[in-house]
Amino acid sequence: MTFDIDMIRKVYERYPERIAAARNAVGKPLTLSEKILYAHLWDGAADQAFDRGASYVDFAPDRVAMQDATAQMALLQFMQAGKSKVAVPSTAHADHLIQARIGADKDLQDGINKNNEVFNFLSSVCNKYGIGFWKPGAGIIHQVVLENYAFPGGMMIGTDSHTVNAGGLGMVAIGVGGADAVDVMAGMPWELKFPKLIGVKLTGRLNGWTAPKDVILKVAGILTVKGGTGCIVEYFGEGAESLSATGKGTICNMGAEIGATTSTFGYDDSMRRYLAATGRQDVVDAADAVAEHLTGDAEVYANPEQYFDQVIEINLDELTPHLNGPFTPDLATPVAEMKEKAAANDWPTDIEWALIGSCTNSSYEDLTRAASIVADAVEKGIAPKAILGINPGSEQVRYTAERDGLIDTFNKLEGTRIFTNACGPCIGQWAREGAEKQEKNSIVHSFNRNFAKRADGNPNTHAFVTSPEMVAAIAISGKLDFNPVTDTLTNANGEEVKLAEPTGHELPSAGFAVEDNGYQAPAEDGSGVEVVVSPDSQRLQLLSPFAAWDGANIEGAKLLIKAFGKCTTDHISMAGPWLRYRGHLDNISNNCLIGAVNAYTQETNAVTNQLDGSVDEVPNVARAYKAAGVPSIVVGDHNYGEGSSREHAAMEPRHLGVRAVIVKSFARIHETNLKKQGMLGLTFANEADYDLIQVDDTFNFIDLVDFAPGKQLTLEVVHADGSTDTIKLNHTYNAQQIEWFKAGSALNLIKAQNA
Ligand code: MIC
Ligand code: SF4
Repeated sequence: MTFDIDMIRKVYERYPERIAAARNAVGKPLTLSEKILYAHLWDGAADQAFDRGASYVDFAPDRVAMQDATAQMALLQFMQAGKSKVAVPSTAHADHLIQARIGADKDLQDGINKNNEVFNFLSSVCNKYGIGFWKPGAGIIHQVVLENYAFPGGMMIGTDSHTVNAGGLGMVAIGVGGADAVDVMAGMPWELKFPKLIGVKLTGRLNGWTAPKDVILKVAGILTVKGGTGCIVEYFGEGAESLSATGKGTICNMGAEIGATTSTFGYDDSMRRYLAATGRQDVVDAADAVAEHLTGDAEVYANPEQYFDQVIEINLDELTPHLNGPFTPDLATPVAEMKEKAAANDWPTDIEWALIGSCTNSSYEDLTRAASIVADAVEKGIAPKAILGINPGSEQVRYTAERDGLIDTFNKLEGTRIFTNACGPCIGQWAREGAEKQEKNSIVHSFNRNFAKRADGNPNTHAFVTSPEMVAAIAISGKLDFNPVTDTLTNANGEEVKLAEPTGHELPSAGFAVEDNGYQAPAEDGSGVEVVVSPDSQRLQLLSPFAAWDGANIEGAKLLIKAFGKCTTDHISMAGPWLRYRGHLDNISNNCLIGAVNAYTQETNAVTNQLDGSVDEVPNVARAYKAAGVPSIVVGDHNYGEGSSREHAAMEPRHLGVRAVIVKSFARIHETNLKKQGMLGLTFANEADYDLIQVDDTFNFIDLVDFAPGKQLTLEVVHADGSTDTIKLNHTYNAQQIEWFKAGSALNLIKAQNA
């Protein structure tokens, strides 16, 4: 039976009334995104229309998902909230902490041995507070959520930016920081600025080598890494309906890479098929009863320009395979143009590793399409030039793939490695041999992110994102610029052969199967369960509350770092080896901003300590300021905090005494995370003021005492020669968020309310 089917039925029961109210309030035909948002208002049926991109609105999400690397901090915070059980169905998934090295069985056991303390902690907290726990090896959070929990028209939040994957089943699923998850698990409203809407009309049908991944690679090229900020992307049209549900999931998943709040698709037959195949005919039956409300209105899709803030049209008949990268997921290159572009940019074209997996592309369909390429190469006697590594998305996918002979097919290709059902190389959990030599090289993968150092820690690895079928073709050819449509390969008999176009199965013809899916249900009554955190632990640390604001202007602040260019959450709080400290705030703070580029020297992890003029690592300088009682600030460029939902990127600077982060613009989740942790997240009213900031400046907030919604703040910048500049800073804090700042953090407020 479907998990939480009663909750799902209740959501659908209230749909007709909520949609009627929304129609009344908005006064025109509705997009799917609006329907889902208005059906999930905290205050019940809508009595007013909200301003897209402006109104802050309280929502009541149906469920919460967390993964091991963020759940630790989320649950450490939840433990402080004073509740005995979570208020909405919630799950935690052990997927980020397992390293890919030799192969699934050995790696999983090593992962469990190394992370035992954390897994035990998560398992016992989940047991205590009524949270479902998916054990190590069960699969990647978003694949498991799609297979078990996502439902059309539902709303969920998750402590991972790729929570948006559930849009493949027609949800509004949004990535958040742990503190947001705590709100919802504690039974409080969840606040979001009402998003703007981007409509993407898909016409035609995918064919040949083109895959769902190419839709989002193309969209990323058009919108860039910040083009989706503050927006929901809604896909529609005959092309949308022709895609499988997991293919839709791929597209929604990578919507995180354009900064979109989420992406979604209307309820259709592909979703019915997927729900039925994953044992959820009951959801289909319930959804069918309100099917008209689970997609956008016909008028909207007929005249999208009138209803969306921006409309993009893509003809799938004409779309061709793409490779995006290196170092940023929006640098889109059609495969056919890669020869020229790689040569012009001096990108290495020899490929040693090609990886399939991640929450983006690890479905059964993905594996069948990649396997068809591998089978064809084996049959034609072509030996692979690179190693193919595969992380299946879930135990259910892996088990079914094994039963159906797909794993055997992959293993026929020399050197292929099947890794654990986990994130693995996608999050730097990859013991790649030789990476420490930092040689310039290229890899291709079917993941979503390709920021510097992300997969193997080597800053000189050029990672390119592409579809699983292209990854397989490139593994076989060993060339980044291989175009399977036009290029031939030499087989063992010296013949020139071409790879056949990929073929696959949307769903397993014999149905999905699994022996042990890795799920652990929580105790009915968890009050007796004890959660133990050893005070000597290097991995876990109970949290102590951040100090409340003292009511005075922040004065005499020093610059910790002025970050230059791209500064993602990977730059602010690196993953890979640091994932081990995700439950220990003080230890993980030693990675604070170590990847950010110092604007004055172009170096990383070397900044000047203004107290003694020495140059030291960023965390050390921050700790020195903190010890001396000197507040500090961080300055950054555009889209600061792009990428992950990890709130460590906000909590670490907070813990180290940084009071304000002042940038040209923020990525949504990171901005909220800063607010939740009681920090000042501000933007330059005049972008050019970024250039005014000198390394040895001192900063005084003039009017923080009058901090109010919609009112600029004033910063006095005192230069070393005594001259000053007074600049204006914008902010998006509403009254409630200002209270978080005053209380020291949002959690401090919840605690006070529950006391
Ligand atoms: C990622 O893909 O960067 C992660 C790891 O899944 C993160 C969450 C994290 O930092 O733990 C994300 O995308 O939110
Ligand atoms: Fe895991 Fe990678 Fe997906 Fe993040 S993007 S959840 S690290 S597989």
